[in-house]
Amino acid sequence: MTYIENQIKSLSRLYPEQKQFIAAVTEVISTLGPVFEEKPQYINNRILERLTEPERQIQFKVCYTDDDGNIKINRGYRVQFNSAIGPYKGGLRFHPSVNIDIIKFLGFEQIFKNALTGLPIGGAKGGADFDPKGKSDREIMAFCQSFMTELYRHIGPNTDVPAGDIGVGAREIGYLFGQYKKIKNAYEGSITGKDINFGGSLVRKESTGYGLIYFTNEMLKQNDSSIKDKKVCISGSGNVAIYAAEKAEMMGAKVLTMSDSNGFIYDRNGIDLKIIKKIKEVDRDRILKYIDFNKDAQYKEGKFYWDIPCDIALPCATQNELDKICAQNLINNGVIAVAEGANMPSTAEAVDLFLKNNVLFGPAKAANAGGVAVSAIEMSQNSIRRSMSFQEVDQILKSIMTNIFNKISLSSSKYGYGKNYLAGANIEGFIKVADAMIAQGVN
Ligand code: NDP
Ligand code: 2IT
Repeated sequence: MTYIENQIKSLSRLYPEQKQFIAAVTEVISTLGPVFEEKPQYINNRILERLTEPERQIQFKVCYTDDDGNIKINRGYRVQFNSAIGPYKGGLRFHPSVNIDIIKFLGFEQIFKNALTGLPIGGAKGGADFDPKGKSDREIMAFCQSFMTELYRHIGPNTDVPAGDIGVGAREIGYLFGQYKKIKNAYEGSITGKDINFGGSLVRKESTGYGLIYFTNEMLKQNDSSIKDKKVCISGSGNVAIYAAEKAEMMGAKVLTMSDSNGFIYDRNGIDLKIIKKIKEVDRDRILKYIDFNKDAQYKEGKFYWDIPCDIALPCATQNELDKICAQNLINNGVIAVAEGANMPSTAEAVDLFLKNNVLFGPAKAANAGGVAVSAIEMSQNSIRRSMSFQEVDQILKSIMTNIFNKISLSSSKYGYGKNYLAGANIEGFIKVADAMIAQGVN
């Protein structure tokens, strides 16, 4: 049995219930064979065993009272996975599906994503099995304050800097930051995604979605195409989906679909983002409402099977949303490129189908790295107490996303993977972190 197979087997024995984490590890390390052949020092230094065990894993109780006076109890998590190249960095997810398996999978992916940005940030993730849907502002505030009352002791600008993810946007970040500041009595960059009035960075809100489009366009450009005039299907209608749609439209594409966990809309004239922003960012309502504003559009209840013909598919909702049936639908309809705005939205079978059918595939850890990259730029602005302009940050974001594509494309061809950019992203991120771990000794 090879070093890689051994490691997958041993993790499956240790954590049999952590299916999503094992899937994420398998996806990364099964592409590293040629790297171990070239650099056996990674085997001698037991890098896989060390990299797949989080440096620290915290679980805590979060209690608050709802508007009817009932006491509610949730579980909070922070997994500080790897700090070889910088302080722990990664988002917080508030969603009822959150458990240690999900947080470990996201934290593990974050290590390599953060390495690909070229910025000094380690990998982490956190969150809670709390459902923000239908809660009042006061309930959200009470939950965030209770969550931070425990989390604050584990984080800080040089230790661990959380940010948003599913269910954690500007409102939640504001409440979390306010509580951190109060308890620590320190006005410091302890969390990113803050409002620009109190230490946030311009472009952070747009960065994951814009970055996804910069990456996708670069991938298309280097394959003799571009995003202009293309038909795009997007899933999700949250932070990532909205700003991916906005930049795609700015660059001349037409966005045909968006979704939420209840259903999806199809607008053959191109989705009107003013309507989406009002429904999602202002009213916090369901996407079904879109057809009240736009009678030409269609709404379909239930899962989106990616069966609307398009050139480019951008899954921007959640993990495993795009399975082999969806992938086959996209391929049958002639999709050219798929780029992941969400974290691991495509199942392993779906990725295999894309690669076998020569669909250009932009893996999450590369394609959605724009969010955390601008978070790191927010951290540096906080450190030097200076704010950069929108254009300045946007320019840096664009060049980071272009560099990421170039780096992973070089690595995939250097290690014999052709246009398998997933392999290139894994290899590129892994080598950087592994070399830093070896240089820092056994600890
Ligand atoms: P939001 O909470 O803003 O939006 C999430 C969207 O996905 C909503 O439309 C939501 O619908 C939908 N969704 C969530 N869970 C499910 C589900 N189980 N089934 C169907 N739809 C679902 O989150 P973000 O836009 O921030 O995050 C989206 C994805 O992007 C996640 O995978 C996240 O990890 C990833 N990501 C986010 C970054 C960021 O900076 N925010 C950076 C990099 C990656 P509903 O409202 O009905 O739940
Ligand atoms: O998955 C991700 O990269 C994020 N949710 C953003 C993390 C961050 O620290 O900005």
